Amino acid sequence: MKLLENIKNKKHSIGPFSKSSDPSIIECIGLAGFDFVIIDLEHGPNSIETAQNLVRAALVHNLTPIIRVGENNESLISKALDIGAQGVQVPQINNEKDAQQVVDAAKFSPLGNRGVCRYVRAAGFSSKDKKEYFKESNNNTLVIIHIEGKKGLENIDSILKVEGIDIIFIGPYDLSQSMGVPGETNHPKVVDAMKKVVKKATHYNKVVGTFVETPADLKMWKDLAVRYLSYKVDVGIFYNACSNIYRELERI
Ligand code: 3PY
Ligand code: MG
Repeated sequence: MKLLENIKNKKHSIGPFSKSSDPSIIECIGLAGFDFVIIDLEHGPNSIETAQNLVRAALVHNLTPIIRVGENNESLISKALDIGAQGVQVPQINNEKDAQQVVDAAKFSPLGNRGVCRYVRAAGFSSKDKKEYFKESNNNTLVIIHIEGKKGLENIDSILKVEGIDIIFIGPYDLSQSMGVPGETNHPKVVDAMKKVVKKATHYNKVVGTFVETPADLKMWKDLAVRYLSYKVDVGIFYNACSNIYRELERI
């Protein structure tokens, strides 16, 4: 699992969000060399059934499939992991209780209280050894939480103390909205708040992630030791490619 290996080796990882419903797009992302893909079930049209095939497509090319669920909900988190996502990403975490709820839903006992079913893809539809499945799943499942609101910022210290969270993901868009400058992800007060989270999370030994849309921003956050770098969205990348090609062809 590429992302987990990189984290263990203190290396950064880069991957886009995906809102496409076609497994071929996920394969292209993997073939291009990205480390992970965030299959988005918060925004965009995809359902859990579609996501299962997108997860399969990612694994064909050693691309780590992460699922962003729609909300902090036990059933959504366990379904995402049951279909074989190697990590779950949960939006709008505002306090310690929210963060603990994510860990409880994502990890089996003794780390949490994830609902148990072996007849799912993650457990090889019951072909995996019972004990091994629980152990392997607890060791290898990445738990990623979004800090993307004023409340999350206020409670950052207690959130960071929750055990079992692997990555703190700062959502610049929702954060900009909650700070009164919607969409201005490069506004100094947003960037300042983000930098404070990076500093605190690094102090608590957590990996930090964020979403960027330009190589320059990726470099800025990478230089600040942000190691889970989510770069753009597949449909946006495709739109840019189409629009550049069309502009070039039109000039002929
Ligand atoms: C945000 O920016 O709010 C996200 O969730 C990721 O783009
Ligand atoms: Mg968000």
